[in-house]
Amino acid sequence: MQRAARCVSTAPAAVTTTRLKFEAVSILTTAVTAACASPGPLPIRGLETGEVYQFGDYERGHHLRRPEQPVVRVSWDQAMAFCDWLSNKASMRFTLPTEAQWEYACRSGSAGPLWYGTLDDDFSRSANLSDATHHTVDYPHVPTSVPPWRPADTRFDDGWRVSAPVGAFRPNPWGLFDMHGNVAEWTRSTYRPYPLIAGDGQGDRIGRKTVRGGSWLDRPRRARSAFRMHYEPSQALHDVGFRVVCEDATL
Ligand SMILES: [Ca+2]
Ligand SMILES: [Ca+2]
Repeated sequence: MQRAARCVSTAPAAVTTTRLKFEAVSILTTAVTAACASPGPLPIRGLETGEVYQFGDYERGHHLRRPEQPVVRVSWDQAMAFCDWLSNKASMRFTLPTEAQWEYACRSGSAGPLWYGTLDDDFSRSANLSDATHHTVDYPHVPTSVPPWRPADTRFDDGWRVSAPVGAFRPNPWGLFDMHGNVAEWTRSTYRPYPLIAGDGQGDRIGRKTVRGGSWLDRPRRARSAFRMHYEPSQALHDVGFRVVCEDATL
């Protein structure tokens, strides 16, 4: 595999980059399956309807597992197993970013709610969020009325109802793509109330794990640099994927 195209230095790890993410995603569908003898192969469920979210193999809908899309429905356990597999493959140490590393990389020096601005700024070129397109329906057998329970910021239109190809939107100032939105991302950290304590990124399997960044399903408020979600490490979710960091000191 090729090395990361861009790195962001943090102590003690180097936060990797989009190039590395591209490569990781492109091999995930086969590589994770091969790497994860337990808990088993990834589920083959790539379709999602435009109206009601249904996840059966036989429903028509929107693909979530095209090669260019970020991988989803991968549990924290599977993501960590992939990191172990990748570390062995590349002879370098790969893992998930800690929650603190993720936020540092997302902010890329910014102090506001989102690296590109405020909750009221047009995100249509900067992030794939729940937008005007997400509020539309093209499924022929359902009414075209907008379901009121679907949260969306319809002031802006980013053009994507579900996940977009990785790198389709502007990168942040440090060259990292999709930190806000597209798919939310596992971190290595166990979810704990603030303030964070030393060892939050130990990677142990105890407790719920923090997920950051929001997804195509979220409005800007839930995609903020500081917004925290958390799930059980065994959960595989249709809008949560991951990116990896490399802790190799020679990068
Ligand atoms: Ca969108
Ligand atoms: Ca993301």
